[in-house]
Amino acid sequence: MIRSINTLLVPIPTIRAHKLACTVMNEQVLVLVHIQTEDGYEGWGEATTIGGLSYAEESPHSIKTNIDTYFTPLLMKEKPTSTAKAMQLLNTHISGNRFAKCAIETALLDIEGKRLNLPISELIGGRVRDRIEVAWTLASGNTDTDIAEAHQMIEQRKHRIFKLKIGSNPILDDVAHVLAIKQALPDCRITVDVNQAWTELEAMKGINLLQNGSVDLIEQPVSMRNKSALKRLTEHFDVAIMADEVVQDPHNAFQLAADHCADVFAVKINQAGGLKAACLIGQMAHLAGIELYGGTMLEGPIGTAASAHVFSTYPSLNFDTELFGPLLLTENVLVQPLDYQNFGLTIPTGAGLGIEVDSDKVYHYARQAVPTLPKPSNP
Ligand code: MUC
Ligand code: MG
Repeated sequence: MIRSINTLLVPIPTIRAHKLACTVMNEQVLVLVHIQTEDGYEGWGEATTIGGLSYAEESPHSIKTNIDTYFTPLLMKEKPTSTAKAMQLLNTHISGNRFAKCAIETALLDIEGKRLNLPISELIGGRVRDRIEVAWTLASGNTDTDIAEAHQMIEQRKHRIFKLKIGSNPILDDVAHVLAIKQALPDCRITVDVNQAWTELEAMKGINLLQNGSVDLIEQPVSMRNKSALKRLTEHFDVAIMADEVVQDPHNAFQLAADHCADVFAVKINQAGGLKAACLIGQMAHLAGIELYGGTMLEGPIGTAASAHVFSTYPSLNFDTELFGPLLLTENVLVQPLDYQNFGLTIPTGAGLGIEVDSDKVYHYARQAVPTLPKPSNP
């Protein structure tokens, strides 16, 4: 039985400015959920988003308010006896709020895994891989800085797939930036993320130039509202087109898959509304012949570990992942950091998430940000 649910906002500076079409990030506000049970278990989940309200329609503060005001009283009153029943309850009484639902489900699965002594991957279908390759996003805003950063990543054997954030400059400037990087790194997979910034006409022009320059993957070039444009671009170009922001809950992913609106789905556990929902999206995409890519909302290590458990179960993961969120942060909130080596991340094998959260550190940072935060009864 759940004894307490604490939602913590934990702001952490990034290692450098991270420039997207919709915002420039200098810090990431981790949204962490800490659940404790009557019989002494604890679980952690994460509902982090990007750039306040600039990326998605839920902000760190709205997520915390909604969990504290609606999710917690409902769960404390109804006392669901399993993760599945808790999620059924939340999905029946609370519409939307997919990020918050994901964090609650993650924390409950963390507890369930600890209780059963099984990693989450084994509770949600079973892992078929123990490590995943991890791309890095070059987003300093400067071509030479990005090239130097990429060389450093390759030398350190951290990353050899690079994603470039474009869409905030004139198309020809963005294309010149991407092609300069592709030429400097001819052996690396180079992908671009437009974060919805182009019209369909701009996308026709931009993608044509990028395809001619041997760019490997184009992510969410047009608005998530314009699914038919995404489908037309997918049909028109040979280069793979990936859906990201538009891939939301399983219902909407089903329609996108049935209509084959993209060649690849970027799946994000928060956007999906939880780990099991993200597994379902992966299975549907696979059945529909759509390739899979493990996406991130630039979460810290809790959401990243949860995502890694999900992606470990995918039947295929041909476009790999971008689970680099913790590496963009100046602080680690785990006792032992996640294991990034040889261009990839090893999926934790311990019970639940398989990680140990440094709760003193997390509560300390959260208190600095929100001084009135109540103390947990037994962290
Ligand atoms: C996005 O749109 O994919 C993922 C990596 C990154 O740099 O930004 C995020 C969001
Ligand atoms: Mg994206």
